[in-house]
Formats: sequence, structure tokens, C-alpha cells
Amino acid sequence: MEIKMFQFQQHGDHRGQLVALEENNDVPFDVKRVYYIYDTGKGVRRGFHAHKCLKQILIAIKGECKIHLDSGYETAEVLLNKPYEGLYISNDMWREMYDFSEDAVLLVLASELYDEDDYIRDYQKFIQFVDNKGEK
Ligand code: T46
Repeated sequence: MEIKMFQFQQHGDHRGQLVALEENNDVPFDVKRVYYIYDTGKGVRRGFHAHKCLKQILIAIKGECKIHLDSGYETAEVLLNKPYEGLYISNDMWREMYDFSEDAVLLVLASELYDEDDYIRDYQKFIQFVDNKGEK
């Protein structure tokens, strides 16, 4: 499976680091929404869904967590632990997030506003969705 990781430019000097993200420049879509996940309990696993349309970039701006990706025919595990690294997740990818460190803050840049109807939360429906797109 091809993993799309973005290495963002760090503007560092003697004061520390700064990363700036511009839509359609550093991020390959219009950013319509930003959310972040923090205070995740030990052993918690989140996600368990894919999307019909939504594209996202996940950045562990503090601490670390792992992402399980499933395209319907291949799986991969990605460790996010750098605040200047972003994982691109296309809509048609089943995702689960786990192994959050206590201090983890996972920032997400999203291409669409929140829409519960965009979620595919049933794994068999996800497989059907991928099949229907001829990607399997
Ligand atoms: C995804 C992964 C990486 C909102 O009200 N607005 C929002 O923009 C979001 C993202 C969530 N919510 C509400 C809906 C639920 O009541 O926040 C609650 C937790 O959301 P959810 O259970 O969907 O969270 P995760 O961590 O399972 O999934 C989230 C995103 O929803 C999802 O799109 O790809 O992070």
C-alpha cells in the first residue's frame, strides 16, 4: 500500500520551531475543518470507519499514536510521532487510531465540514463501497 506522508517545512531558529500549513499548497485540498484528539485513555482504539468523500491529513503535533489503514485489500500501520509530518488519508480507507501516548495531540485537517452521512461505519459496507468503485 502506498503511504502518503507529507514532510512539512520547519521554520526553526534559536527560539524553536514553527510549521505553517497552507491549503492547496502544503495540504492538497481546501481545509474546511480542523479538529484535534487529546486526553486519549490508555488502550483506547478510535476510528473504525471510512468515508464516502472526506480527505484528511493527520499530524501528531505532540506525543505519538499509531494509525491502522485498510484499503479493503491491503493493510498498513503508521507511527505518527513528528509534529512536522502529516499522514494523508483518502476517503476510501478504513482507519483506526491506537497506542496514543499520554501526551498525544492528534491534529486533523479535513477537506469537508462534519457530516455523519459521509461515514461508513460498517466494515462489510466499506468492502462493498471499495468493490463498487472497482478498486478491489
Ligand atoms: C476520522 C478520524 C481520524 C463532531 O461533532 N465534529 C467533528 O468534526 C468530529 C470529527 C466529530 N464530532 C463529534 C462526533 C462524535 O460525537 O465528536 C464525537 C467523536 O467523533 P468520532 O467518534 O467520529 O471520532 P473518531 O476519533 O472515531 O474519528 C475521528 C473523525 O470523526 C473521523 O472522520 O477520520 O477521527
